[in-house]
Amino acid sequence: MPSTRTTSTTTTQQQPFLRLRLDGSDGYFGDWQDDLIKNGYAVIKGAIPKERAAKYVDEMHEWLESFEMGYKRGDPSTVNIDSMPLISEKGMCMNYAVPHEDFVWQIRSEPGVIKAFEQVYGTEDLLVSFDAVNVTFPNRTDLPENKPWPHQDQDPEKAGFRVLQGLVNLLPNGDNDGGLMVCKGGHLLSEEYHKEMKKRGETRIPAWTPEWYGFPKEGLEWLKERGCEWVKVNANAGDLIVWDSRAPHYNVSPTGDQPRFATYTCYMPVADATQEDLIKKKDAFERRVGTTHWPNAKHTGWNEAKRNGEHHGPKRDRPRKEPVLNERAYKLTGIPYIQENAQAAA
Ligand SMILES: O=C(O)CCC(=O)C(=O)O
Ligand SMILES: [Fe+2]
Repeated sequence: MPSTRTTSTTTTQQQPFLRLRLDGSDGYFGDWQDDLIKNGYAVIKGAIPKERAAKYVDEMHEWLESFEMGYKRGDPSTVNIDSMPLISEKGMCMNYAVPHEDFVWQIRSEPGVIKAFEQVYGTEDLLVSFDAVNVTFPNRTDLPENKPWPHQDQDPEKAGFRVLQGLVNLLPNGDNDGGLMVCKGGHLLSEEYHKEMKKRGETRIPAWTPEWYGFPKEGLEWLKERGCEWVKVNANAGDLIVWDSRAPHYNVSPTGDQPRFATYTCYMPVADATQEDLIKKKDAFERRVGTTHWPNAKHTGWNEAKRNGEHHGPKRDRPRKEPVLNERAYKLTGIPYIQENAQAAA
């Protein structure tokens, strides 16, 4: 259980700044927010100190080793599917209660990370996603190829800026080290794009949730014709990368000699979630399951990691190290914002 609790109820704090609209009308800030406004993504340099990024890298290795399946840091012969917990070819792992490992909670509690989202949303009353970690080793031949999967993590029927996604980059990440690919400026064309594709009667790529849309070839061509280019976002250890959920994006795997380690950290205003969402989120917290990128817990995950119908590796439905949350982090679970009557009715 978290070490600190707070009993306060929702109070929307008066902030000297407003929520960004990300529609081209936000004005000028003189910092990374200008990049976000214009390009749909931004890098916040040094959001966490380098030493702490290095500590989290250590903890990621420790976590991988803790399954005792064979993985040993620094030994490439142990980088294979049988020696590690189940991690997709895209580098993602959301099972084994990893979204609630103490080090993962520490990353999402980093003041420099939270601050960026407070600036964008203009409020301190935020929820954080119980999100996946990314562990991608270079040149894996034991996994399917990580083919481009351009998508947006937002329902195309719901226009406008809704959620800012984020990832904390833990290892230096250059051109050959894998990472996030974003279609620059695509967020500003989102509404027009979806109207046009609907008009054309597009065939939708199957999605497991309405809050996901895969860009078909025709759509990618449409974006290209409008001058949108795809860029690989490079970052240093400790940098935070943020992007508008409407921005077309995917990730690529490393082809150099070092892995990609990152954790996904998405935040949204408490005011955008219902009491029902918060109750669902509390349940996800208590069961130590993930929520995907959406901090309002629209979808919750599971801790079983199935490979060919069988559980892969030791079962874990609690984190190896239970999270110890400070007061700020505990608020980000949304639990203190649950009103008594809503809890009683649930
Ligand atoms: O791994 C990445 O850089 C992006 C993955 C992704 O699509 C996401 O987090 O929404
Ligand atoms: Fe995504």
